[in-house]
Amino acid sequence: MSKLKIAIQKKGRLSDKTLQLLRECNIRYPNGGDILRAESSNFPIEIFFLRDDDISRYVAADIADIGIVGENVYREAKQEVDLIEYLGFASCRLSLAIPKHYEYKDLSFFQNKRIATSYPNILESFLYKRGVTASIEFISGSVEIAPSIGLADAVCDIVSSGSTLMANGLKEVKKIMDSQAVLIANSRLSTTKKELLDELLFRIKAVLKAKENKYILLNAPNDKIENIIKILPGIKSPTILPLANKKWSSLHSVIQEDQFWEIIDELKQAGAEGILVAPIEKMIF
Ligand code: PRT
Ligand code: ZN
Repeated sequence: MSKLKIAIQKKGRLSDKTLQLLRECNIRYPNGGDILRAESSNFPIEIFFLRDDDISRYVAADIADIGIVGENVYREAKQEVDLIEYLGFASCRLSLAIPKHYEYKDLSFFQNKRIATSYPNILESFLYKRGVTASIEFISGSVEIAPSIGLADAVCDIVSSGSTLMANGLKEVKKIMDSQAVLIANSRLSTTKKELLDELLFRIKAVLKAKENKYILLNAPNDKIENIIKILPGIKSPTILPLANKKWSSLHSVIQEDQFWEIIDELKQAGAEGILVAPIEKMIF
């Protein structure tokens, strides 16, 4: 039987969350320390564990059918592969940064400057579109050190909390792109492989949707229920169940995680009591 081959990062910032996502999709695989290849026991999928820099190329070259990488690495690789889904983890941004004592007004700062980066393709096209000519110095790691050792005037690197830049006496001056983990696929998949990808994608979407939402339960006097329903943005309409005390009901609904705190206050003011909020494992529509 045909198997879908997925390339994922062996070890690094993407690997734990990627494996967690596969587990949440109920894909079981043998987890031994140093394996480079594994077959799932309950889904027709084979997992390759690779360096993230190689994943796009392997997917483009038909060695793997699909892969999970940071969008930054996918864009930099410039391979002909399709971006299928944003996965919501490993969020970061690619930014330009300069020594903190320099004054910065706009991108003309970078004209004829030397910029150290591991993302020469993204940087080159960003600067070209904005009419800036700079010398791009490729470095594969520890980019932030480049200005202090005289290798470059500025850097273009991944930023998350910003503390690495700060520790190296740099300040972020311009964001080039936001990034997060993405699912990519070979653009010439066979019908069978496409069907397998669709099944996997269906599960991934159910897991992602569930993460965005919370299940909420609350009790309220019957005469307040109508008002409370107006506050709750439920999937269709909330479920209302009678309680032992005939004047009270229990109301169940789903709310988005980011609406949660705003709504909680409103709900309490509207007469809701015993509010419980629980995580949802999967959401299917
Ligand atoms: O060995 P392999 O080649 O597979 O891994 P890698 O070392 O190239 O990549 P890895 O594991 O470090 O990162 C994988 C992906 O995670 C990246 O391509 C990004 O998409 C994403 N990601 C998310 C990050 C960060 N956050 C991040 N903070 N990648 C790198 N960093 C580094 C950054 O380069 C800088 O040195 O962390 C530092 C900045 O962090 P802050 O928090 O100090 O700003
Ligand atoms: Zn890498």
